Amino acid sequence: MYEQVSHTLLNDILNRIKPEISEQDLRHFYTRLGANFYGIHSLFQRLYGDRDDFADLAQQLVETMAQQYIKRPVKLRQLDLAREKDYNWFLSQQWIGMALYCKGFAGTLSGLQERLHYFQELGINLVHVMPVLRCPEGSSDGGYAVSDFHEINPELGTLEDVQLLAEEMQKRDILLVLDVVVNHTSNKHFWATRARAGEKKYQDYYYSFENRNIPDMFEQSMPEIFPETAPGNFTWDEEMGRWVMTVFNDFQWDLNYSNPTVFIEMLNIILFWANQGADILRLDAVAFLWKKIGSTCQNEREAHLLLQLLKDCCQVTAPGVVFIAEAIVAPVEMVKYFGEDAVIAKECEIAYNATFMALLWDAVATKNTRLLNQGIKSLPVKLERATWLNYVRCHDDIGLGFDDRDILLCDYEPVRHRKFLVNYFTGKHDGSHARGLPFGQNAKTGDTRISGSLASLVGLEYALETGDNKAIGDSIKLILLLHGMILSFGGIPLLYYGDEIGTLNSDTYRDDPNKKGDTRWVHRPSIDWDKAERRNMPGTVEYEIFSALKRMIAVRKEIDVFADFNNRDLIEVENPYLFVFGRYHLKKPNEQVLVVANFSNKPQHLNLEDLGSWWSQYRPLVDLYRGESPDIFKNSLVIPGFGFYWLCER
Ligand code: OTU
Repeated sequence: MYEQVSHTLLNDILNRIKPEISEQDLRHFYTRLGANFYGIHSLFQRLYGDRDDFADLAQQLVETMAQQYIKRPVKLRQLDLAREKDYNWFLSQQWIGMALYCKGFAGTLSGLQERLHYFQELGINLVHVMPVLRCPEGSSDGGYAVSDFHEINPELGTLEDVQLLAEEMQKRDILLVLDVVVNHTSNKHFWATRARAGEKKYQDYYYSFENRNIPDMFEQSMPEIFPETAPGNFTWDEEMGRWVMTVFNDFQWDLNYSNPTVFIEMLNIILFWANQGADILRLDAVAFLWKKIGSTCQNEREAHLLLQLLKDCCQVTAPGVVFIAEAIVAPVEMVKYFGEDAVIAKECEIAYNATFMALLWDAVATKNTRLLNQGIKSLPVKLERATWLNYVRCHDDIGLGFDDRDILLCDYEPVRHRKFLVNYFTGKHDGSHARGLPFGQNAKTGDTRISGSLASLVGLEYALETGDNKAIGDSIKLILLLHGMILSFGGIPLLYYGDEIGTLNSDTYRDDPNKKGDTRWVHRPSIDWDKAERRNMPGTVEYEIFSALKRMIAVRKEIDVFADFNNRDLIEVENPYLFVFGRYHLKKPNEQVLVVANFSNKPQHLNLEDLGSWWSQYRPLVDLYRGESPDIFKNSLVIPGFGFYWLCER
């Protein structure tokens, strides 16, 4: 868009630009800058326009983008051009992800590089390596408390190891996902150290206060994220003699984005990591970026403007890189992180589908699909060219963040229903064999979340202990059913490391004083590679899960309609144990796949009439995953207990 005010500013900036920038051939950079500058200017103006130094700040912003463009390796610039052409590249059904801790998966970064064949064996071609940056010894929230945004944790390796890993992954067509922890730094970051030493410049990078007046006002409306280990949202820093805002742990200091210097610093860091070869950047805790007294300090309008600005700037320097929004918030809030508009107010291309994850767990506990169907019916339609990250488990807890209205529509009482779910997954409910642990219990609000590995939550730990073969079989079926859902729903499926071989809870974190208060460590395993070898031995649990997932992944990659173009219809059927949806092709009406899942442990019937136009009596159905026709009895499709189908007409 051509608009005079922003164009004049752009001309001024380009006239004043440093010679080391103006001497370079930056053709593509300038084309993109011109295209995005109207947006960049208006967002930057809305956020920081009332400052006297606005023009200088705008100059710095553009120079930051230009300098990182100059540093962008030629290979990555070529990739940018290729992805500009193939702009829907990230919507393809070809991508299958896995998230892991480098240490727990492979010890070190070079160890991880040696294990790349494992991903290829399973069919994984997108790997999220959780934070590998320098962090405090002792408590570091699994790396989410960063002490240096440019240096690698020496336990894991060096920056060169990351570059080598990225190169090797690129050769093998595996995408690299890295985190940028944008909301906070560790209290050992040099910005924090300088703030503590009394430097006003760095104190302004954070939110700090000399007394409790303002903190107390904030506390009136701010919830607590880690109520057990880090109650309250402020921490007294003895050395600085001030209260610091620490929404997460007391060693994680929240960054102050009302300071434009913080924005430019963090943009610079994002572009730095784009230049190290990350294909996708996961922006941690984005809902929290803007703090306002009287609000929950989550999902604020300005948090969205910041993300739009980050996106517009990143598109100029590194347009091949896409963002994942990690915003574990209410369903209506979640979709807003894609942006308001697919072109002029874009935010993150990918977002965690925490709603679908929690709803799947509801179906596991209730063994019916009432809330799952209701929740998906209410899930707002997302923007074009935006896609979900669909997952069953991740390194965090399971929050029961459903919409209360949906719970009520299913004739459950919200407080009681959530209590039932917590009791179910912690094994307190009669007949439950789940082995989860409570996380984030909040005495004031009654809220509780759940920790535990997938296998332990679906009863595999119990089943193996008791040697109950039927129960072992059921747990495996549930693991496969849940993966069958994230692989077909629409979006990028993200597996969690260890789940592909049925890894159980691990208690060793209790011996570590820095971890024992945080039950999430129960499901952050160190992979036992000897045990993982059993994936090649038929008859073992590891084999049953691994080989089935491998097949499912291979089949998914062949099904075009599984690419995500908002091409899914939820199909409401009478049977309350079934979850049924159809995936269709926007241009080829004959290409469609019907997904039918049974969350009860007993066989269920699906009346074919319920399927309407999704079924025609003249063409037999075949299950693409098994390559067989499903059983039909008296005009009903029969689905075995915990079974699922990916059906197409043959
Ligand atoms: C994220 O988590 C990370 O995934 C966690 O591992 C970190 O502890 C946390 O940020 C702090 O860096 O911010 O938007 O229920 O879901 O803490 C959601 C807790 C987050 C997590 C929440 C989450």
